[in-house]
Amino acid sequence: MGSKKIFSTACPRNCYSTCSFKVWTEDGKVINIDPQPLNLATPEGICLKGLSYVERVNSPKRILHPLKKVNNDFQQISWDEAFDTITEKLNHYKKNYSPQSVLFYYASGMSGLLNGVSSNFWRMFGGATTVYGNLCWPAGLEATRLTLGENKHNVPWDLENARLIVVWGKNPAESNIQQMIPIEKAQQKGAKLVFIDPRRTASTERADLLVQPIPGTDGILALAIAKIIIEKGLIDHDFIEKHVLGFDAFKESLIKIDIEQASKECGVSVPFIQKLAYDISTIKPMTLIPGYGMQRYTNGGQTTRCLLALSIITGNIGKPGACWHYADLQGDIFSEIKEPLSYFPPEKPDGIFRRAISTARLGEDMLKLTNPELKMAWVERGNPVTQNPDSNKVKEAFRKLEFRVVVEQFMTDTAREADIVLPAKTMFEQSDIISSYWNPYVQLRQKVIEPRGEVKPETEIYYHLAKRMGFSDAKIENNIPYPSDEAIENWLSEKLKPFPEITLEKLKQGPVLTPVLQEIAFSDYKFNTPSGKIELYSETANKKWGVNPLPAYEKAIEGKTGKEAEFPFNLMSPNTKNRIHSQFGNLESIKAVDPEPFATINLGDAKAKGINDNDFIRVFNHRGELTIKARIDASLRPGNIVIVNGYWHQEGSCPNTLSKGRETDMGHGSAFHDNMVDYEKI
Ligand SMILES: Nc1nc2c(c(=O)[nH]1)N[C@H]1C(S)=C(S)[C@@H](COP(=O)(O)OP(=O)(O)OC[C@H]3O[C@@H](n4cnc5c(=O)[nH]c(N)nc54)[C@H](O)[C@@H]3O)O[C@H]1N2
Ligand SMILES: Nc1nc2c(c(=O)[nH]1)N[C@H]1C(S)=C(S)[C@@H](COP(=O)(O)OP(=O)(O)OC[C@H]3O[C@@H](n4cnc5c(=O)[nH]c(N)nc54)[C@H](O)[C@@H]3O)O[C@H]1N2
Ligand SMILES: [Mo]
Repeated sequence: MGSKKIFSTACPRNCYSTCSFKVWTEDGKVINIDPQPLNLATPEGICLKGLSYVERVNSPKRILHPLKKVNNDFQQISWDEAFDTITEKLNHYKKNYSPQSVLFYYASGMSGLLNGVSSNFWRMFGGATTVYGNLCWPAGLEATRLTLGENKHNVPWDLENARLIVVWGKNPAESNIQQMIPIEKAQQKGAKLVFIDPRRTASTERADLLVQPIPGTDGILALAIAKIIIEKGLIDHDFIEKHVLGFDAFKESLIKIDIEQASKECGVSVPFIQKLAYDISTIKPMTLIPGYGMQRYTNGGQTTRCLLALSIITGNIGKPGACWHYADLQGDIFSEIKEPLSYFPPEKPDGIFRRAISTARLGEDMLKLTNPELKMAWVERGNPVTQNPDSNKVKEAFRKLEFRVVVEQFMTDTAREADIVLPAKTMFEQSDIISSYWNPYVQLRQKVIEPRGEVKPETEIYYHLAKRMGFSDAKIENNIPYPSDEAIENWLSEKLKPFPEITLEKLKQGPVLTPVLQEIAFSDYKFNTPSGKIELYSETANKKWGVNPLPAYEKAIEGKTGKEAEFPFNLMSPNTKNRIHSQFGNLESIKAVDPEPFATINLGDAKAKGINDNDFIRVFNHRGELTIKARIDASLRPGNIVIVNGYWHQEGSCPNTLSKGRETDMGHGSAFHDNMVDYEKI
């Protein structure tokens, strides 16, 4: 019998919760996962995905060796052969077409500071083509930054002090399960809970009120609410006077809003709009929790600013229980996301040319590139064939390349497109420091086992590649940590030096609160905007993104009332409980509870089309089609269909077959839900 060991670590998935865990190992294997109560935001309740890590890391389906494609099948090769082939290709493309003929694509598969080493390699290579923008949340981030100056919110446990909680386009019971803990505590203390979502979800089951707008129209709903609040004089005069720029102009802009018309546009009846206005202006303190769902439209940034206006005019910012709860980047002490440079086409800050294309339009932009054309792609920590919009275009673009390398744990849809697949580490196989966008901790994702098989972390892959490429030893030493545990720890310790409160030793014991923590965000009423005030009126918004400087409603381009609405049903593709995007669905422990893909359709819509529960339907638009089982739900707003994102093409039902590569109005996000389709029984 080997001896059991327990380590403290943290989940590095792109998920609000970023739970702290205790991991048990025995004989160099992960055998059990437990909660880590030291994290006040995630003291209990690890999700099924977290528990399934035991299976994930030990899975027989994992890629454990380098592979090369031969006649559409994959064969194991040695690392030597893999490095030789890749080095030869890199040199060839660099010499004949320039470094920008190589695409370096990464996404959100694994968080950690060491990810920066990958960019170091590509900089040493002489640059590359990269992507700007992000699939996830930038429209809302940018809207918040323009208005409040930065992205932060009260600590998660402060939520229990709210008397009114409005959750708008978020489904925390699935996407942030630990948030349900303070929500429940607040409810026990008498708080009212309101949800605004076209769907009835696991979260809305707990609600006192559920309002179901037409997707993409939340902006007009919020403006109608604001108009009523202002007309009734239920605003916080003192707060507005002291801290807000542009209130008069905002008030003026609402004159043209007709409540009846607004009601028709958003599909919410006038009495409900009045009820929301009454609750939002009279029950204090209010925390408004905007999710990332409703900002994934072409009007997503402006929609977010319309919602934020409600928190501002009622003075619900900077107090216990009063908060705009979008994203908290206070734990992100190492990155530039607060000033989101990475979301813009890079402007040669170091003199090395990185050409950048849009993440949202990945397929289209890859195909369009000339001078040089793309010849090769390197993909790590992402699954673009499944997760980026317009899969058919993305696939076409990858197939047009001459050579593709994908670093992956499993044979995903993207890995299948590769010429060489390199085996990727899991969270247990290399230490790294991570933060969260919801809980305010800095955490160590701790190495607890040796990598399985021949797996190498990216830092090690790049180290060896850099050697073979003939980069100088000094250059390599400055840019890539030597492949040993000790060198990695030294590298991380170096990063921690500016923060004496946090040491690697401390992080090994458990999560550490961020040293810059403001428990009640903006309680000092300092706003990092050009005027130093909350900017309801933002000239920067207008200059940078060409939008109205005031929060204003623009129709979503393809959404139900939009000008490109050629098909009758709005397809929403939100996140789901038992997957993190395209991860986890391939595990037996997940399949046991979530065995097959399905589309949710409304009962009345189904009847009109003669569709019964469990019938197969064909869902289509002019971008693509898929076949999937229908589940009928009387509570879904009519005119909508839901297919959660994350299903693999290998499963036959990836919703991005149908979505268009379109950017949001600000932040270069992806407007996934701005997506009209039709469906029929087959
Ligand atoms: N279990 C699980 N947790 C996750 C993730 C995961 O994949 N699985 N992913 C993580 C990541 S990266 C993200 S970005 C977050 C996202 O998590 P959330 O912020 O919860 O976002 P979504 O799940 O995309 O959408 C939330 C809700 O928005 C609703 N919605 C869609 N369109 C509209 C609209 O126009 N108006 C309104 N009012 N509501 C609308 C959807 O019906 C859905 O219920 O979750 C994180 N947590
Ligand atoms: N239709 C639709 N599509 C969506 C969304 C939507 O709402 N609707 N949501 C979007 C959002 S919010 C997000 S955040 C994106 C997420 O899209 P991606 O960022 O592409 O994330 P994942 O699907 O989680 O895929 C990450 C991959 O990284 C791999 N991986 C994990 N750890 C490592 C590692 O250490 N090294 C390497 N090399 N690989 C690793 C995993 O095995 C997995 O295959 O999806 C977006 N796609
Ligand atoms: Mo995301």
